[in-house]
Amino acid sequence: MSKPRLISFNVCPFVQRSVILMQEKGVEYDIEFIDVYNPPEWFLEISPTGKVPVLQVGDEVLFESAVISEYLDEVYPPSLHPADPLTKAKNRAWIEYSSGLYSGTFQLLMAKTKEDADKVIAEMIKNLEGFQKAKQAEPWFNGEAFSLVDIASAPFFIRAEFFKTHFQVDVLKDFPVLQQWSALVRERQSVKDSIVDGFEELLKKRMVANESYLTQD
Ligand SMILES: N[C@@H](CCC(=O)N[C@@H](CS)C(=O)NCC(=O)O)C(=O)O
Repeated sequence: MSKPRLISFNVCPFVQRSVILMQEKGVEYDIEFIDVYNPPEWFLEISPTGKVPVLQVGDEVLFESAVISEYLDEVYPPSLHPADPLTKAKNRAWIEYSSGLYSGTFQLLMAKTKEDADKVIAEMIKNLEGFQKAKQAEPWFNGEAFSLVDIASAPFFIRAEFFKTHFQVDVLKDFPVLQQWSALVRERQSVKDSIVDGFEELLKKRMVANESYLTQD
């Protein structure tokens, strides 16, 4: 099997999902970082959407993080999906749901006014109610087995912690179940290994350059 090559952008949560999964499975892979907002020509030629992650497998190109996860999960066993079709389908739905949380984290990074930031925070909190209700098992989303839902959500928990630590914005404040899950996920070695060097400074630099509300004096 040819060694996959992941095209990445240093602070992208969707790429982080692929990295965590490959770390979990001990997959050997190459990684190439680009500035996705100022992409090289070769990337635009291979990427149908202009977005990362892109996974190159031989001459083939995969895009969309959830699809990349499904592919990697299938070709590098054992699967991190539950075997039961109904549980698996529900997991896929929660992975899709978790993808929606990233527009909130991005909008909060980029919000230029208090009004905009407050609106995004309120929306994120509203979205998290359903997630807390769905997290019935312990320690992971499905119980004992660490799964693709835990992986898909990990970059969100990292970003929620970033907002809490640096800007005293705690979107998980009213969600003890999610707080517990977040702490556990963030302690996982594959998750720690997926964070690029200087991650928090890179995020802050983007916020300052954007004159984001949270970094204003
Ligand atoms: N639904 C996509 C979202 C990927 C995505 O939005 N990636 C961002 C970086 S985190 C990107 O490439 N943005 C560049 C652009 O929108 O032009 C996935 O799950 O892979």
